[in-house]
Amino acid sequence: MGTSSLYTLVMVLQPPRILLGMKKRGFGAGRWNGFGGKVQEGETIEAGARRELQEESGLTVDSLHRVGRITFEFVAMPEQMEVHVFSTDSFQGTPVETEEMRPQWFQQDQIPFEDMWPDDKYWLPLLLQGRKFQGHFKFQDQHTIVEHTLHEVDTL
Ligand code: 6U4
Repeated sequence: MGTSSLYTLVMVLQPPRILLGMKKRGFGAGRWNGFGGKVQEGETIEAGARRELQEESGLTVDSLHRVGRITFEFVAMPEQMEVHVFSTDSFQGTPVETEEMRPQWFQQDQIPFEDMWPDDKYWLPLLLQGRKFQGHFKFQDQHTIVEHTLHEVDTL
């Protein structure tokens, strides 16, 4: 077993829309993504989620719901990413473009899956249906999933 690092990913919903951010730099650049990043030492996972959402979109949230936990592995790398996925529909502010992200609202039936991480098409529909899930995705490279598991859970 390798080590894993903790990350957050927040999906902002305002039915029938979802807010995605075009990642402008770093890991996943060029793709539409939720908002999030690495959990820092000394902060809880939820605090990390709030901080990254604020830093990357300018939004502050009242309540975040824990909806998923996904581990990502790249065949050539020893370290896994353990991503804690949250959703929220109670936020304050207007999304602003930041150095890292360009936010844009999408209709939930017009999500640009072809310009997102390839795993998103598996789990994002579950999230939009209000389901909770756990999964694991093994990538060959940033475009290719070689193995995955995904199941709904009652509690995370
Ligand atoms: P810096 O640049 O140091 O602020 P850091 O805080 O390390 O960045 P970042 O933005 O690189 O974090 O974090 C990666 C983000 O991408 C997290 O929100 C998790 C998300 N993510 C990683 N793999 C993903 C995948 N396969 N599918 C997905 N989101 C993924 O939808």
